[in-house]
Amino acid sequence: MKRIFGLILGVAVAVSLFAFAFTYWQNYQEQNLLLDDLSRHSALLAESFKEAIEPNYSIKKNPALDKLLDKDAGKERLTGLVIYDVTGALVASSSTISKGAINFAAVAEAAIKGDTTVRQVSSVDGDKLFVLADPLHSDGAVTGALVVVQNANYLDAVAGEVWTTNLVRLFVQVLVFLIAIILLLRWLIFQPMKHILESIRQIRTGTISDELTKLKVYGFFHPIAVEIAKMSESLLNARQAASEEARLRLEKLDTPWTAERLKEFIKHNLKGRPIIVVSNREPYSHSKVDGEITYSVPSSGLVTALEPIMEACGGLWVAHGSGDADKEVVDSNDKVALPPDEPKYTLKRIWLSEKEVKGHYVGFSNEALWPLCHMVHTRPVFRKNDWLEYRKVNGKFAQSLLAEIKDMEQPIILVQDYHFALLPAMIKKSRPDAEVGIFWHIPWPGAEAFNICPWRKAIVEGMLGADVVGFHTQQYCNNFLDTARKEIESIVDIEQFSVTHDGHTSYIKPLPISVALTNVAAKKTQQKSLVLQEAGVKTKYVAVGVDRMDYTKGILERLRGLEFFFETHPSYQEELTFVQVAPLSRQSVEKYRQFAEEVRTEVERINEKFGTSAWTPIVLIDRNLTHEELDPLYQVADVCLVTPLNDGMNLVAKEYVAAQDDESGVLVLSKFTGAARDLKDALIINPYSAEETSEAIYQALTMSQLEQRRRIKKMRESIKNKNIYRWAAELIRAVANLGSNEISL
Ligand code: GDG
Repeated sequence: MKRIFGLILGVAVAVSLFAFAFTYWQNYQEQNLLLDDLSRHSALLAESFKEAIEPNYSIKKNPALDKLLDKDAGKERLTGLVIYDVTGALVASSSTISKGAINFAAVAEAAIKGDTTVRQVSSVDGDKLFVLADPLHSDGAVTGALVVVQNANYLDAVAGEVWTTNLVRLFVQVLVFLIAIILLLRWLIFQPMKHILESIRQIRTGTISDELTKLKVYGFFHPIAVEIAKMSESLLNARQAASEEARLRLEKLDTPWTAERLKEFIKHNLKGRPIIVVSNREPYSHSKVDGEITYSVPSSGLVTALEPIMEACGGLWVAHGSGDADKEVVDSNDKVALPPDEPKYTLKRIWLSEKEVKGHYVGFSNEALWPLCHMVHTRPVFRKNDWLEYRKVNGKFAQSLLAEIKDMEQPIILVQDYHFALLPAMIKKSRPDAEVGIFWHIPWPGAEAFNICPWRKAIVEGMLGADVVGFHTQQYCNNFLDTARKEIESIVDIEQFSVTHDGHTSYIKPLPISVALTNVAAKKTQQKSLVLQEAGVKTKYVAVGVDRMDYTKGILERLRGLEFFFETHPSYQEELTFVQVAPLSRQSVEKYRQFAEEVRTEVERINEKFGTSAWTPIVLIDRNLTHEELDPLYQVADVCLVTPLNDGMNLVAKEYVAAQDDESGVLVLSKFTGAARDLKDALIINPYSAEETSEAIYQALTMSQLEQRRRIKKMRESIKNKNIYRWAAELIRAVANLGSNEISL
């Protein structure tokens, strides 16, 4: 664009320069013509006066001569006449020429001396004068000179007029030229280009309309437009075929779920009813780096799971706007279209004050509920103020959500996680027609353990506002049912797995979450990890761990398992590197800061104990990696260690398996994860036992390729069948209470 404007400006400057030169030349010509004219007229005047003077007057002072010179003076342009004698002395002059101003002696002398007519343009008292001196004769001898003085001011006026006319014309011409160029560019280039780009974008994103196949672009873009129209038509056909196939698959139980199938499922079953997801963590957060706004995807299992669903189905996602540049990219309703490069759904950001974040997120969510539900020997801290903020923030989200669904009929609201236990009841109270589900991404402890929470009753009641309460495993469902039975007045139906409280029934469902592996091979093996190259890892074997830096993930226990492994299997020293990716998480919580420090110290200690100049046994990466960096790392890793002390599901385990499209690699998995129920072909261990961890590492490194393939294949099959799209379909089907005659799973 800049270049185009530069070009237009250049052309305008060149046209102006040319017009200036032309005007100068035109003016020069015009002035010469006018001067010639003036000169001729002066010569005629001089001639007629000479005819009267020469035969009748001698050139000396004589009042009659003065009178004669006054005859035509002051008429038209004639300022006056002056007569000098042969010595150059003034003899007579018109009264229109003031005596003081008479200074034409030099011109007169030149005419007398040369016996010829002399012309001159001079300035007197700010007036431009044309002066013509003609010699006077008597008997063939020069007797003096007659000077004719004409006013030549009009020459300047004419010149000014020429410049003004030409400059105005130039300005109008340049303006017309610029407007014409801009309009031409707009009509011939920008608009067709914009149209073509929009078409290509729509073709790419699948939001193409039939109209587009009749792409109306003429001119020199026409051939391109024709090709794009053809391409879009065949893509449209291909999409329709895929969509039809997906629709047919809805009825088959044994074919895997895809984004396309989920879309069809929603289209056929919900018939335009809106889906709204609510979570604390936002899927993209915007921040400023060196003055530029950038975005990142937070390391969060919830985001990993829900993003592909929102991408497939569109809809609204409501979350806390926590990035430092989040406010700069939202519209007046605090909304932003996502993903940033290819928008498919809308995120509404809710702003929370520091006090609210401290009480709701840091305090009650992460210092009370998180340890309470995980039971990994970190004591929950229950503060009354945190609880009050937690309730307030749930209320704030409820208000915003109710405003959003004001004009929606029977919206489906999918509340996510332990940050919003009170939200389902708050929504249902105002909008009983809304169908609400809450999915609890973390474990639910036994009723005895939950009993220590001072606000347990309010939490359970809040959750039971939902029509469906989902957990990853049957065990967590059982625990929740026990808790409900114990804590509140309710009717528990073990057969239906439901709780009826206050006249409302909630169904408690095990819905194990997963990743997006479909039956199509996910991606080509990349066999190269830049992360490993950057870290200088050169050993024969690589083991990897990927976790948020969280004390529930068993990172310290894993490190002790590795230490024990290097001690008991010294032949693997300098042969195996363990890469722990642990992006810092929840650093506003004291326990998490302490934990990160402990992990760093432990890594240093073990590296000092075994490391050599050529080998660092453990590489700790505590920055947030992108999935483009993570995937190759998963692919090249011979072993993946997933050893949480307790984990609702754990998606890293499933991501590792999904990434092994060459069907090699071994997963070591803690038995205290939800994933251990789905991935039975992993090497299942008790993470608290360094011996078991060490033994599993050894078993993994010595496992035959055949055995690795057998296990990975079975686990990939399980993920393929129960992928994230199926999870979403099951959750939506349960929440929307779809009848059996509807197209279902
Ligand atoms: C909760 C429950 C449940 C990790 N490092 C980076 C990164 N990650 C991604 C992983 C994975 C996700 O974060 C972590 O998911 P997990 O499931 O392992 O754990 P939580 O965050 O604790 O999730 C858990 C989950 O919710 C879903 O219900 O499974 O039990 O605790 O996807 O790949 N992502 C990026 N950079 C990293 O450095 N971008």
